[in-house]
Amino acid sequence: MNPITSIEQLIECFDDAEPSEQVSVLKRIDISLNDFEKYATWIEGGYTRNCITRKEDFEFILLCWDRNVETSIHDHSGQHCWVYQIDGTVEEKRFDLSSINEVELKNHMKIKKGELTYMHDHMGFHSIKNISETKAMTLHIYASPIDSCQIYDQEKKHLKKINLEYHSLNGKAIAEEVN
Ligand code: CSS
Ligand code: FE2
Repeated sequence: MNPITSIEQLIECFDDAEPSEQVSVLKRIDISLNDFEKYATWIEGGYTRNCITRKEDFEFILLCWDRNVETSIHDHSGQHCWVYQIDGTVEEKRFDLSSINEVELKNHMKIKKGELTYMHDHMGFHSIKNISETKAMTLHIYASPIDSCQIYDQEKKHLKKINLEYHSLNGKAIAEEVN
């Protein structure tokens, strides 16, 4: 399999691929960390969502994680979610929601630099935490794009819908405060 060595090549190949071939395109990623830097923005104590490209059928988002930052437990609006680890290590926890709205931890695993994982609502909910000594970067591929998701409120034991926003678009910061 030929490695994919630039973001432009990755987007083109993914765009050309049939849905059943998309994962094999992502497995060819061999892109230098430097190439992602121009899309990166950072916030203290949180993570940023930086849109690299958005088309009708998919979006590529660079997530930049401060140390120890963890997402809520969430789903993915019925869409495919691939996560490619660009830098650092994150921990993914997967959960099932029981009939009485309790979450049950099913498994947890580390995603290390260069690894690709897949998640879909039929596999449950998940959370992701940066467990690196430093900042981390992950590339998220959603097919189709996701503008909202459900998050699980652990205190109230219920789900609520939230909107997902970008902190930057094509490398340019979006002024308004999000999240
Ligand atoms: N779904 C989260 C990141 S973990 S896959 C988000 O897009 O913000
Ligand atoms: Fe997620």
